[in-house]
Amino acid sequence: RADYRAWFAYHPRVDLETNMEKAPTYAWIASSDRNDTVRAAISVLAEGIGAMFGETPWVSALATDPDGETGKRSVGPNAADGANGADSGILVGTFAANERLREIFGVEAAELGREGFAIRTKEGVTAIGAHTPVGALYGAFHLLRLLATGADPSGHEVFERPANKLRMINQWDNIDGSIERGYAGPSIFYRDDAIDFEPARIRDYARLLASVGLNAIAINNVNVHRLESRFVTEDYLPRLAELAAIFRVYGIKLLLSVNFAAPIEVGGLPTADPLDEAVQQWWHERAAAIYEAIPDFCGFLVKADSENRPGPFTYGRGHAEGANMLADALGRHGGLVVWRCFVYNCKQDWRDRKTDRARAAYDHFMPLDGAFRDNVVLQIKNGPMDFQAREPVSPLLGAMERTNQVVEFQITQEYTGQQRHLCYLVPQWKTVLDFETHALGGAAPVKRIADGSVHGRTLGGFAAVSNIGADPNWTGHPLAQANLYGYGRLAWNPELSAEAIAEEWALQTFGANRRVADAVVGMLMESPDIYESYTAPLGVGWMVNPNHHYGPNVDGYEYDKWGTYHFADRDGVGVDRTVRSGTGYAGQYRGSNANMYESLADCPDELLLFFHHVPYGHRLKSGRTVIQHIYDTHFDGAQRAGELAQRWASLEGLVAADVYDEALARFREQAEHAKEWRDRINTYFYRKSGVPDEQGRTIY
Ligand code: BDP
Repeated sequence: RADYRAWFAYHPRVDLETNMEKAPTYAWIASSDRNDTVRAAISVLAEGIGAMFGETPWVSALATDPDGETGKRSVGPNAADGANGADSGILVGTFAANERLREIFGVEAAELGREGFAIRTKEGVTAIGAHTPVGALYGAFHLLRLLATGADPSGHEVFERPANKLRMINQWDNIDGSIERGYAGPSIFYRDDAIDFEPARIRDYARLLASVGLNAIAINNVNVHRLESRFVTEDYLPRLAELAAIFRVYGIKLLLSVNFAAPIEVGGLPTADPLDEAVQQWWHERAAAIYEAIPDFCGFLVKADSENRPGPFTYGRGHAEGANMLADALGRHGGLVVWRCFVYNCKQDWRDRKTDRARAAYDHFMPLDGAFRDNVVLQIKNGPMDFQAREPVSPLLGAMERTNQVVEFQITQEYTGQQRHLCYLVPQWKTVLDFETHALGGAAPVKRIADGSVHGRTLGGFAAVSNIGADPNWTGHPLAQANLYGYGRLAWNPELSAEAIAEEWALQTFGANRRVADAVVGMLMESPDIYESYTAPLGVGWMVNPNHHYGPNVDGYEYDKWGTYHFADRDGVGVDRTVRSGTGYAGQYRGSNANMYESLADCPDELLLFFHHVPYGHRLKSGRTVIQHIYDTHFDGAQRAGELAQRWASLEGLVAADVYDEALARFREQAEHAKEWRDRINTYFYRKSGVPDEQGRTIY
């Protein structure tokens, strides 16, 4: 299937006949490195170039043969001025192993850091140089990306290094083979209560992740139950080590989600108190065993004291004590603790209007600033609630000055259409990353908080919940692949625009047909606004069915303990989160952000109901009343959802038939489902408010 290959589709270059000589620009690939990662770089280059240019480059034996002669000669340069002198080719690898790469890049190489790379065309050689094998691999993928998006093959000059140190993906996969919030089939890692995988599939996933620069993977669900709690034992470590070995080739390190109560549940101790010596000792032993099996193990991911998961609170201890205890166990091996800030009271009472789930992360963690070990990094969800289509940016991001932090996104579309609706999430993530936090009073957008530069932290980055499963096309909706691709690209370089990423993805996936690329980019770029238009209005969120979270249910969570309310009544709607009269959440922001959200006049329309409870007749900045805005956007959103299906249908014959059919079926479902959303939301607000639609459209 075409879509299994995802963005490695490698269509023949359309300019081949017109612009290029018969002699291929890339006749050979060579390297003096002999390691699996550089070998992987060579093999992706050979495959991609072969497919795009119609002729597979000759690969030097030294580069492929693990037992080949050691370092006597540098094959690339010799090839270039030796037997293959007439042809040009690619020299790829590390500076340490390839003298010619050192000559080509000279002192400029110093700037590249551990994972960066440079590409330069010189005297017929396309040189891809890096300090590490994985840097060379990233360079190889980058060259392929350039070629697949139409770059001139005859000359390259690129210097790249990742903005973020940690570029993580979180699998929410369970050992029974299910995936929490997975919408693309069962797990590729587990089946029937066992670690069970096809190495080739894992390798292909690793390739996808590495091709966009991701470098760490938490391999099991953050909700760690039963058998998964035992992953830290010898029962499971050998299999996990096999997984780690596959990912290692692609520069990706393994993390495990751990159960804070494992000392009790697995170790048979009477307590999991982080200050108890036997507990500490138990984790030290587990860490030693893990590093024995997986020497480059990245660390633990921990969800503690949240949504009924165990944590230090049981013992009267705090998050810092819990995280530091694990950090001490891992630290001597160079490991990290990634501690999640998604912590709130899920047993709230809607009658108590003072509690506010949105406040929770900040209230819990802000007082702990500076209390965490250097090898602890806090993982903070992008918004204060839970991955809604529209939320403000978490006020915790940037607030802590002496604590490592990563921003957490959700690629899997739990609240954004579950990969049955099209919702390109990169624009949302860009909004978050560009948000000015006013930390330290200066220019401090979230992207500079995450990369650590604002507060001078060396550890930081991105995490995101994966959207893949065992479906042949990885993501269910074929176009949902763009979200995985886009996440990785942003983690590498948050300056890329959502549109540029969409275009890169479309050209690589569907080939250089401008008509297809333009149509797909247009659909992707409009999709988040379309989705938002027919779902919960003006930032209020949560009007979904409880538990599975698909489809409209306006009061589904309204009287629920999880703290997710809209407070609609006959007079108005929205959550008063002001300091003046509400929950005080707006006061968690810094400087002008706090004033902006506090003020009814200044609060941006799209977040109005997140911060304020207003009458239905309240006028938005757009000039429309809130109630008319709800009606208009829902009619409009449902209509545009219907048009998506038609726009896709216009590409029939231009994209692979199976991909076309798969996506069309989903666009049709989205169109129908958007009408259901429209009708439920509009009817609800019409009945609550009694205000008719100005345009007299039918509301049931
Ligand atoms: C919510 C999901 C839930 C996760 C939780 C989390 O509904 O399944 O366990 O987030 O992030 O979005 O821990």
